[in-house]
Amino acid sequence: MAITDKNTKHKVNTKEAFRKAFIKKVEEVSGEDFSESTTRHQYEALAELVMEEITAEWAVNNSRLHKMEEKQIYFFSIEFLIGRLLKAYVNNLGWDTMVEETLNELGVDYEALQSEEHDPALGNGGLGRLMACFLDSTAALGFPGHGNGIRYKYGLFEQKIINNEQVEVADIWLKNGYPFEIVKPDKAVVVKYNGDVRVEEVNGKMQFIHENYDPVLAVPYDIPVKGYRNNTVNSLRLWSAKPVEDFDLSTFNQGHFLKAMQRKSEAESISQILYPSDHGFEGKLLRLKQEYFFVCAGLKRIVRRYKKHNHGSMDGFPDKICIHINDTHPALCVPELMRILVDEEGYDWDVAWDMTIKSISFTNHTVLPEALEKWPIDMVQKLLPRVYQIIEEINRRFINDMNWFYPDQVDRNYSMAILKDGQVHMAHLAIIGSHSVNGVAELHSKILREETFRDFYAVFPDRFTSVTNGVTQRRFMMGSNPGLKTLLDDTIGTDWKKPGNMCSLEALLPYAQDAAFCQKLGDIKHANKERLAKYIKETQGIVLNPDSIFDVQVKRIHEYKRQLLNILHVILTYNQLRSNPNADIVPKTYILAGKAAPSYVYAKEVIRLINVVADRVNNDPLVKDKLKVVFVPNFNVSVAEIIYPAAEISEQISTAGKEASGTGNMKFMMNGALTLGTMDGANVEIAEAVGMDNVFTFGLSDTEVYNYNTHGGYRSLEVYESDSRLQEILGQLINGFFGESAGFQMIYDSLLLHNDTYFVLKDFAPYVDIQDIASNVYRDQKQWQKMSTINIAHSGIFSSDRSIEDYEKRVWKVK
Ligand code: Z2T
Repeated sequence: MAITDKNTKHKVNTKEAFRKAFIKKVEEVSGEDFSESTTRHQYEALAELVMEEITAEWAVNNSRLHKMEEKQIYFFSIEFLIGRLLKAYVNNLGWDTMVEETLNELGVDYEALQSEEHDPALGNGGLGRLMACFLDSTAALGFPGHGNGIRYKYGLFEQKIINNEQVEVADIWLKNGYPFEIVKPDKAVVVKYNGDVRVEEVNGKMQFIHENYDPVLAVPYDIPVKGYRNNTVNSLRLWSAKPVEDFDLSTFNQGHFLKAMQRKSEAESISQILYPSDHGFEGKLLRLKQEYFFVCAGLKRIVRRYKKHNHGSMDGFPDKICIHINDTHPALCVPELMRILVDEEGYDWDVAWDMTIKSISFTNHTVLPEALEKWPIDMVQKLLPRVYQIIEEINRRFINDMNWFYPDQVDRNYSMAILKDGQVHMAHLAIIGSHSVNGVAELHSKILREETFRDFYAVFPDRFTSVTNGVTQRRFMMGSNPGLKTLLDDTIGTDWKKPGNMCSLEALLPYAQDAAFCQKLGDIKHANKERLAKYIKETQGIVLNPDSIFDVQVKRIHEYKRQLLNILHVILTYNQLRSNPNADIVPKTYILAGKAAPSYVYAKEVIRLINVVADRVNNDPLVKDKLKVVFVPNFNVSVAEIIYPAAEISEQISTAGKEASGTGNMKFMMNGALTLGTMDGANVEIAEAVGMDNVFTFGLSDTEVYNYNTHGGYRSLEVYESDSRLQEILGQLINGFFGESAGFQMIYDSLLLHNDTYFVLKDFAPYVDIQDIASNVYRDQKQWQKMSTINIAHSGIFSSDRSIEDYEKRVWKVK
C-alpha cells in the first residue's frame, strides 16, 4: 500500500504491518485475546491507530503553521456538523484498501465497526454541515484553515416517532468517550461576563477596567482535520466551559458547598446544549453567552499566537489572519477584536477599526426575517458591559459618518443603525464591521443586494459578493457511493478525484449516449436502493419495492421547504388509486426525513401528517406495490449517507426566494438523482449547469412571489375553489378520513384561513404536472439514465473544493 506522504513516521503503512498493529491494539483496548473481541473493541482499536498516524502529521503541521508563512483562515461558527469521522480519516490517509482487505481477512465487519461511532450532531442542518464540508475541502486543497466553535455536551436531539409524532430524546454523544479529540487544558482561557467597567486615566490615556465580572474557563478540545492524501492536518477547535477554580469541595461547609456547585453548573451550562432551532431567533441569555464564549476564547488564542510570532505586536495581523464568520452568531468578533486592539494593545480607534474590517468577512445564510438576530440592548449591556460600550461607539461613528456623507438621507441612515428600537442588530454589526458580505448562491446574493441589505449595498457596493455553496464529494459521493466511484474510475480514469479537479467529470458526457454505461449506472442505483430498502426494513419493518421510483425529500422540516406540498400530492395519488386501482401509474416510493425544531408546532404537525398518511397508504391492500410512503426517523449525517445514493428524484420544492442555497440538492445530483424543484437557491445554478431539459422545474418564480407579497393579489381560497382535487384533499385533513383523533385543522387553516403564506396551493397544479412528466420519463430508462449521467457530469462545480477556491480568490486572498 503506497502512501504519498513522506515526512511522517509511518508505522502501519503495509497490510502486514497494519494487520499486526490492529490485532495488538484490539488486545490492548480489550484486555482479551483478539478472538474474544467485540465490534466496540475493534472500533476503538482502529480509531486509535488512525489517531496515532494523524497526530504524528499534525505535530509537523502545527509547527509549520506557527511560523505563519501563509495566511490562515479561521471559520467561526456556532455549529460544525461533522458526522462520523473514522472512515473519512481512513480514506484521507489512503488506508482504505489496506483496511478493507485486512478487516475482511480477519472476519471483521467494517460497516458494523463504523456504526459503533456515535454520529456527532453538533449542528442543525445546512449551515453547520457547510462548515464541515469547508474544513474537508480546505485541508484537501492544502490551505491552512481551522474551525472554531463549541463542544456541546448534548448535540441535536435524537428524533423518535411515537404514535406518528416527533419525540425528542437527549443526544448523549460522549457517553462512551470520543477518540478523535485532544483536550488542551494548558491552552484554556478565561471568558468574562457581567460586572462593571471602571474608567481610569493613565498617562493621559483612558483605560477601561472590567471588574466584578463572572469568570468562566474555556477549555479547547482539538479535532484533527486531515487533508485528502496530502500532508495537511488542520484543526477544529471546540471550546468547553468549566468553572475557573476547582474547589476542594470537602473543605467547604454546607452553604459554600451549594454555592460552589451552583457556580459550577452555571459555568458548565454554557456548553451544555446546541439550540435546536434552525431558522428561528429565540433571544435567550444562555445563547448570547454561547456566542460570546467561542468568539472571546477563539480570538484570545489567535491573538496570543500571532503576537508570539510577531514579537509581541499585533501589527500586520490582517495580512496573516482571516476571521470568517458563519452567519451572525459570531458577529461579536467585531467589537471583541476592537476591544483587544484598543483596550489591550493601545491602538488608536481608527487604526484598530481598519485592522478589524480587513480581518473579518461575513457569510449570510438566510433572508427569513424570523431568523435575524436582534438582541435586547439591556441584555447585551449587562452581560458584556465593555463590549457593549464598543458597539455603541461603532454605531455612533457609523451614524455620524453616514449623516456626513448622506445628509439628506437621515431616515435611511438611521434604519441602518446597529442600535435601534432597543435592540442590537447583529447583521448590521456584521456588515459594518467586515470587508466582505456574501450570499450562498447567485439568487440569494441578488436578494441580499436588492432587498434584505439594499441600503447597505448602496453604501458599500464593493463589500458584496457571492460564493455558491458546495459539498464534499469525498464524503457524499466517493465515500457513500463506492459503486459509482468505481464506475467513474473505470470509465474516465481517476483524475476527477484529485482535490479541486471534480469538473473533469465532464469527460463523462459522451457516455450519456452509451447504452452499456447507462445500464451499469442503473444497476448501481438499483443496488443502492436495495441497500436503503434493507436499512428501512431493519429499522422500521417497512418493505419497499426497489423497482419503484425512489422520490426523496430529506431536510429540516419547515413551512418554506414545503414538505406539505409533497404530502398533498401523495394524498392525491392515493385518491386516484382508490377510485381506479388499476390506473397505469409508475410505482413510486416517497421517502421523507427531517427534524422539526421542538418548539415549531406547525412543523411537527406536518411530521404527524406525513406519518399518518404513510400508515394509511402502506396498509391499504388496494394500492399494492404502486405507492409507498416512508418517514425515516432521526435524519442525520450517517442516515443521509445511505439515502442520497439511493435517490432518483431529488425534491427541492421551497417557495422561490426562501431557500438561500440548499446543499442536499448538490449531494443528490452528484449521486445521479434528477432534481424536481422550484427555481430557488442553488437549484437555479443546477438547472443552468445541466440545461432545462435535464431538470424538472415548476412553480412561481422568486419575482412572482415577491410581487404577490408586496402588491397582493394572491387568494388561496380562489385556487381551492377552482380545483376539485384540492377540495377533496383538504376536506380529508379535517373530516376524519385519516382517523378520528387525527384532524389537521392547523394545516387546513394555514392554507385557507391565513391565505397560504408559502403558496402551497398556488404551486399545487404545476407540481402535480411536473410529477407526472417525471414519471413518464422514468418509463424510458435509457432517457432517464442519460439525464442522470448528464447531471453527474456537471456536478463538479458543486464540490466545496470549488467554493473554497472561490472564497480564496474573492474574499480571503491567501495566495
Ligand atoms: C441553516 O441550516 C441555514 C440557514 C440558517 O440561517 C440557519 C441554518 Cl441552521 C440562519 C441553511 C440555509 O437554509 C440553506 O439554504 C443553506 O444551503 C445552508 O444554510 C448553508 O448555507
